[in-house]
Amino acid sequence: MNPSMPRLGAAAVPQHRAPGAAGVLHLGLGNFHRAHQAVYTAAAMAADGGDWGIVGVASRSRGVVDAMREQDLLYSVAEISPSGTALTVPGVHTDAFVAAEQPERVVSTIAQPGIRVVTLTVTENGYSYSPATGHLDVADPQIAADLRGEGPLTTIGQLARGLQRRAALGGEPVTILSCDNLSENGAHTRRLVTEFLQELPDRSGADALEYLERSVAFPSSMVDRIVPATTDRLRDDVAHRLGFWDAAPVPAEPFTMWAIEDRFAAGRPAWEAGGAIFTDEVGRYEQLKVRLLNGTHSLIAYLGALRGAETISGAIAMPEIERAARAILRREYEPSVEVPAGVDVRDYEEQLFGRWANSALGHRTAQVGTDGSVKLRQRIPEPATQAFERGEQPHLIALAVAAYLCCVAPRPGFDPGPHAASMVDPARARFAAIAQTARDGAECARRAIADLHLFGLELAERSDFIARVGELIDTIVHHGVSAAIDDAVAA
Ligand code: CS2
Repeated sequence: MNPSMPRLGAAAVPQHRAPGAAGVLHLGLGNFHRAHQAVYTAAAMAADGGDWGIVGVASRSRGVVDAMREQDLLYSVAEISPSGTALTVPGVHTDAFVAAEQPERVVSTIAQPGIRVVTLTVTENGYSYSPATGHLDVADPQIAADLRGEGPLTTIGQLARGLQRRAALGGEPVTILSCDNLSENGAHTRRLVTEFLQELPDRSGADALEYLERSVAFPSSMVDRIVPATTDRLRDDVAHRLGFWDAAPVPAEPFTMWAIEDRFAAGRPAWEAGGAIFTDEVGRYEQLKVRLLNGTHSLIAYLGALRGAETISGAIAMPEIERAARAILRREYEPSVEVPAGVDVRDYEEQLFGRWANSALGHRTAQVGTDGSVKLRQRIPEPATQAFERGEQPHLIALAVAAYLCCVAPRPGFDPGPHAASMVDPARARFAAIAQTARDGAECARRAIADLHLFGLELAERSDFIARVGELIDTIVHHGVSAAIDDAVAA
């Protein structure tokens, strides 16, 4: 806190109008939500009014919740481009709390009839499903606890328990809207919630299952905006521009996109006022974004971290990394997607390079590289399988996997550097054992992909792909990242 400054709050924003009553419950009160759905909701309410205030729920951490509560639930969004920074204060939240501290309150809020939409940004890691099968991971101790009636602490448990309560209290219709980078995120969420309810003992989920069938919609959506973590430097910069101290500002790039399937059970905010696209082609938008943007992002992050780049812009400025990014896009990602009507894929790609090069944003390779074991599941197996079907080996996808394993499961004696070391990954503990005992890259790749089923069952059986990943690991370890890029691009 900068003591010489007054704190951001309603009095600091004279044009601020308090949001109407809450109509949305949001799970995952992180930076992405605050710079994405919240901004669209502010535009919707400015254009169309409506009781669409948002109750924001953070899963575990208090930081953002405490800061927002001390600031009349306000915070600023700093739109950062090389040509300058623009600040806005969306001001759409009506409350904020921490789910781990008040799990019962999550359930009772989902059950309130005034809540008509539940939105989710809980990351790929927040859906408690087995990467190998795609089904609910009933072996996960947290899911098991939620099934026993504790918590609920998992997102799927919270949704299922909330819908069960809602069904019992009158069964008003509601929409659950996933905003995470998962393919067919609506159907995926629906399946996991259904499986949770089916697992409940003595058919106690039966009424909720019937209600879900009748009155709950799970549209899919594709979200896009690069939103890095907040830094002290950003807080100082925002304070300087705003004249008030904001403990929780959000940095974001100027670009933003939201494509949504228009299937809502009980109305929705007029998000189109903020530029949201309502379309039947969400699946195509999702594939385009999750593969071309996110898949290439992972490649850039892992190669960049190994080359010592702290940021994505620093990484993509290295000519060999740009070459690898262009090659994976053209040869392996582009052929795997069906492009939505009206989108020019080459323009889309050029725009991506401009976004990644935004050096003012400071988006860290360690942030994009975090949680690879769950994120890559969305970005790797499908396009790789499609390449095999065309009779091709996806060398650049293999390079992304090799670079990933070098970052988070480094072979003894190989130092991946500080950016790789700070990547957090739920599979790190399992990888550590592999990295310590595997004889070479081939064994490391085989044990991660075939034994751990890192990318599902299909890739686990592709011994030619696994061998290629192993070769590229050895090339990175013995000859360096640039040699591995040359090898993969030339192949
Ligand atoms: C990134 C995404 O961290 C990551 O894995 O690829 O967070 C990316 O910045 C967003 O999906 C952009 O919309």
